[in-house]
Amino acid sequence: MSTLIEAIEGDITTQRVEAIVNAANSSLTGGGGVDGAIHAAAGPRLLEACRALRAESLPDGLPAGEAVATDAFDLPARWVIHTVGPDRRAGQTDPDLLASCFTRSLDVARDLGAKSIALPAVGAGVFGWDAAEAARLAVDAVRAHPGVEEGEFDVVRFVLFGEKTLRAFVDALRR
Ligand code: AR6
Repeated sequence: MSTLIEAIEGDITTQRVEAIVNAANSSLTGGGGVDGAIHAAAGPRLLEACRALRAESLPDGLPAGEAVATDAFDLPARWVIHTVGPDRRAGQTDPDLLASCFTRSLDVARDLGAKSIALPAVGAGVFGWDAAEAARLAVDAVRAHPGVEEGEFDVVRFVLFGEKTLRAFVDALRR
């Protein structure tokens, strides 16, 4: 079986998939945007789990381009995979770091055995990446992932806010 890669407009917190990806920051203690929405929908146990991860294994926070999983608590999903985009406002402009967010998130999903994964437009909000560039990097990284190439995932779904971002991902998928 091959992996379906698709893009839809919607709210990632309502997705009935096994894992959803969060566009977090390195503190893992929540924020605005999709991070705020995921924490609000998952309930306070998500913040507790993130704090525990920080204390146990990430004393300096999660670096940009990396990913780590927690339970998803009150969300329909089973797991939240937290990744941290490079912050263009802080001078982190390396596209490989943004691509790595998608690669490492799928690495974590594969390790968990998740077959269905929803991802937002990591980096394309507060962190300042152009939606079209973020979409190209995201789609290329997902297509090149071994779990996708080998058809280990059933579906990898980009869940986007707004017509412009949806269009950017649909265009990238058509290339
Ligand atoms: N479902 C899907 N997409 C969403 C949702 C949602 N519920 N809410 C927002 N988006 P951003 P970043 C879109 O800013 O650029 C946070 O404060 C949004 O419209 O959430 O990686 C973190 O704590 C945009 O297209 O993530 C960090 O400090 C995309 O998700 C910082 O923002 C990403 O926007 C991370 O910034």
